[in-house]
Amino acid sequence: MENKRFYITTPIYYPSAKLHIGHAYCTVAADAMARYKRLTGHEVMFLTGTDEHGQNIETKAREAGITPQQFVDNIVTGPKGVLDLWKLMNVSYDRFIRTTDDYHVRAIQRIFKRMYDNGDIYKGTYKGKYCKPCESFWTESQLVDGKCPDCGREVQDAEEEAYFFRLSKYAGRIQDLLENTDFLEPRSRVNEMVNNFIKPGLEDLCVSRTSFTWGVPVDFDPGHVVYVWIDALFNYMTALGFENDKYGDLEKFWPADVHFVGKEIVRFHSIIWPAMLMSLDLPLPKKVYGHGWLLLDGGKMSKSKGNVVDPYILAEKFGVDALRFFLLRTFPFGSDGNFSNELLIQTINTDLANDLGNLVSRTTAMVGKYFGGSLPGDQAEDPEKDAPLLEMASSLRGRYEAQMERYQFQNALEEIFKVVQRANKYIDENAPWALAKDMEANGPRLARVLYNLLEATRICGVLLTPFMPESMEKLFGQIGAGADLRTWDSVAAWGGLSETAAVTKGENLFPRVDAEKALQELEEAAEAAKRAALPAIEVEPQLTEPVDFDTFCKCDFRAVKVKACENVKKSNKLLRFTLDDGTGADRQILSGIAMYYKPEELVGKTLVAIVNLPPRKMMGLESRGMLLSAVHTERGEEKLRLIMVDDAIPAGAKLC
Ligand code: ME8
Repeated sequence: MENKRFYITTPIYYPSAKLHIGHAYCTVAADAMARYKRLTGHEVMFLTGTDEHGQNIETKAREAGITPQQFVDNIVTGPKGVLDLWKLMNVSYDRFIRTTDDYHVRAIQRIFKRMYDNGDIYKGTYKGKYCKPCESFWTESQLVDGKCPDCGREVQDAEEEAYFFRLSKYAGRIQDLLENTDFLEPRSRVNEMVNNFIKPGLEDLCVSRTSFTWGVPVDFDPGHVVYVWIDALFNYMTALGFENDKYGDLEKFWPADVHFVGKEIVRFHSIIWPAMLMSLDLPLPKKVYGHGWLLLDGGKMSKSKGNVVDPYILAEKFGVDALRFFLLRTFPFGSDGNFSNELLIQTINTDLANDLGNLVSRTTAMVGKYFGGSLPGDQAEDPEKDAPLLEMASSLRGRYEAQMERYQFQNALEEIFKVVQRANKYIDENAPWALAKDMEANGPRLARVLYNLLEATRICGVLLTPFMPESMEKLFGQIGAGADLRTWDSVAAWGGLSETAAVTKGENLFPRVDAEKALQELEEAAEAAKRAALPAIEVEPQLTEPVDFDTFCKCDFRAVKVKACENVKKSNKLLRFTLDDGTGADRQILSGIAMYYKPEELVGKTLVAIVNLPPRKMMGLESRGMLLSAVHTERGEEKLRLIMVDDAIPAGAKLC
């Protein structure tokens, strides 16, 4: 009997910063896959979660002045955190694991002990290189130009007593797995793994650390914490109940059908992960699929580079479904793709607004206009004219399935859109508006044309559901497709929709985007988000070097009244003040504060000046003294306010 279960995982994310659209890419792909498998009648387990241990998190928490647990809680469960993001993106995960969950921590301790007991983990001294941001150990030979081969950053020398995993022991079996099975896809990644990591010689892997504490403690050797990748990789099994009582789904769902992972972590999933499973004599996952990166301006989006795209801004502007669709329609899953707002808008306008949106709105409008919303049973086929659309739509499921089974989302969507485009062409070929001119003669033919359009739309709609669940729900409402017409079986062949189908003209599912306006708004939103991420208020650190009292007393501070104030010609910075300083003679001071004040708002104010500074010339004018002001930075922008004092203080009063 066919196994109708499907277990799919995403990587578990580091909650060291807010997630971005690059993270959403993999999770949305896994969600589309999970929904597709549910559609095809599988019992699905879709797992995602967060990878919360490690030195990086410990350091960031310390910098933020909170505990590591508080730090990860904020990013996972806090506003706009990981859970919120998956809710926003309509990610239908069945289980969410946090590696700080008690059951997982205890399970990792048992797993570590099992490998220690079977001799695959042993104690030694670690000498090598460590990339702190990646939390990865490297041997000298793996470095690229002396730097971390993953991120290109500097690595540090590291030496400490540590536990090792006998990775070397499994090199042959892993090479065989990679080269002679389809465990790892796309195939291009196999060569990379074999040539870069296995052929140069797999060395044993350091699997414990003593230089920080935020990790799973090795319970039989205090001071050691389990290497974060061991802790992380086993999430795929502990979340099913491996070495714990929290869940009991291991038999049902292990081995996983597929792990979706980004290409930089393929090494961990296709070498270290199967080796550890071999050590414990456990079944291996059926597949690891290494997808490409979303790039921005040619480079990987990453928080540390500050070039991330915020999914909240995009979802709010264009709708979650349009964003989900864009991610999987535009980029081949196995390769890198260059993200741009222009491309996003172009995809929405071309595929969703023009092709699909128009098909739906034209068809439902015509059923309304010509038949009052429901088609008559008296319909006239024209096999010659109908065949191309009917054949294409009725065989779509098979072509779509073939692509989905290979995780080729882009191609699966391409198949659907070929039918959408064919349906639009069918409208033009049959010119319903011309048929409608003589309803008596052409009514039955017109009804059939519209029926065919509704049925083609329905078939496409069902197959689009994994990608755009909410919009397809609305679409089904508009074309009158009930629950039984939204199923996988219902699109196996043509003709599921009742001939006397009734439509309800609803909202425009995919409005056209005004590209120029949207691009400008996105730019402004990105700027605002960047500013909002900056500290609210920053002030200069206080000076620590003491100043002796006599020196301080040499400064003569006086209250002064503004008699006149004007902009200095040809300067956009300087204001020229004419001040009453109590001496009877006017005092002129120039101050570079024109961007903060209009001259007229300062007239009559009582300010503070230091009056015994040597005179200075600016723009040909003499300035005698300096006005005191307070400066700070607000969201990255410098702010300045003049010191204004009680107007009851007479001009010339000495401040001390
Ligand atoms: O690697 N485009 O976590 P992570 C596409 N905790 N994918 C991207 C991306 C981008 N611009 N940026 C990040 C980890 N990703 C580990 C996983 S699994 C046992 C442990 C993807 O939060 C990245 O490729 O750094 C990876 O697959 C995932 O986001 C999580 O990255």
